[in-house]
Amino acid sequence: MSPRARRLACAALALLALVAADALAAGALSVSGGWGRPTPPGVEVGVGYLLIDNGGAADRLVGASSPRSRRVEFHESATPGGIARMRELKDVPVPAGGRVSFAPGAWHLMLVGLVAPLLAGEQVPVTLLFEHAGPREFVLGIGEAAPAPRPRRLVTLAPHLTELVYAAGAGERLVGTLNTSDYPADALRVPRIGDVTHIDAERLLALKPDLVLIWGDGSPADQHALLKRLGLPTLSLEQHRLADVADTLESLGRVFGTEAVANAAAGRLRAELAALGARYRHERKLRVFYQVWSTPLYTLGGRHVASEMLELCGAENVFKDQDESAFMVDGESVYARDPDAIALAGTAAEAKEWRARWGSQTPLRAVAAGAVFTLDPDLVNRMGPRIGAGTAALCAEVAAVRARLPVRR
Ligand SMILES: [Cu+2]
Repeated sequence: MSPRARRLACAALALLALVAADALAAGALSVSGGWGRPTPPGVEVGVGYLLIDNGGAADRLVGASSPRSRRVEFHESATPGGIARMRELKDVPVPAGGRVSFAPGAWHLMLVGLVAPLLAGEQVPVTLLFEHAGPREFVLGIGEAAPAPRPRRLVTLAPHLTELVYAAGAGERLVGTLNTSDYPADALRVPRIGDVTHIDAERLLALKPDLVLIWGDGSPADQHALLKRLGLPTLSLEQHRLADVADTLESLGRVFGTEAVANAAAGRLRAELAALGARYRHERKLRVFYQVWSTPLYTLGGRHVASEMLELCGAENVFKDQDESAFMVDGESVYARDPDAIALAGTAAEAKEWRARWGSQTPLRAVAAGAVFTLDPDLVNRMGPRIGAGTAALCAEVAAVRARLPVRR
């Protein structure tokens, strides 16, 4: 290796090491719960409180700054002999695996030389400098009291809830989930506590969750009962219409304090769905049989979100007049309703079997015309952030059938 090549290789390695160290530190140390009281006009100092959670090695807080004041100091309050005093600290140790709390009556940040008074409702940016972890930015929410603590150890009891937590910007707080949580890829590394039929209560408790997310009308009753018995803080979520998914993302953002990420994800989903609606609104309506199981034959009714998705694609569920959400039908009634197309919402293996079954019978018009298509059940059945992609896939299949189908008389 030439000296020049060696120097380059060294530089590249050093850079990689830096990037790796930074990524590790970012996961290990977090600042949350920043707040401070409003200041009266003319007062030149303000106070800030916060929490530092250090999941990594011992560190030290060595500096702080804010665009709102000339400087930011670390202070300690004490009341020797009943007289309140404060003294400045040069730095603050942050022990390994520990929490450092800046709170009224104890440590606090002192914003010295305020540029302008701190007003209720404001978000004041502050940067903390750690000896090892480097700079961390956060905000002080100005108000009369500390904000409610954000949940930091989450457990989800359904795969779509896992997807929602990631999309809302709190995926790194997941400490447990079910075996079926397989998206996004990071979710595969989250510890498992069981499946839909059995949850390991011991393991769930050992994870010390401060919030368990359960599927209101989808999780089995015994899971609801288990959470109640264990006394764990629970958030029950239900989504029935497409619009509910984006709304849920936004409310999760408020719960987690990750509004920026969650609101952006909600906005993307709404735009995705609105674009599909606009594109297919004036297309020729196709009548679709939406199959979710074969033996017995199962479909979905007018109140199920699948009917709304079909509607958005310029199609119509042939069983939309049925009130039940999911129900069994006999083959005869499918023949009687004579759909233009059949949508199979099943895995590749399931769909292959379902197709074969239709193929072995007196052909339906849709089957004879080859208007049978498969939908990825993870995209169309989960009321999560990928429901937009699922609806887009459904619309594309419907459009392909429409393009080939002769106009009916
Ligand atoms: Cu002070």
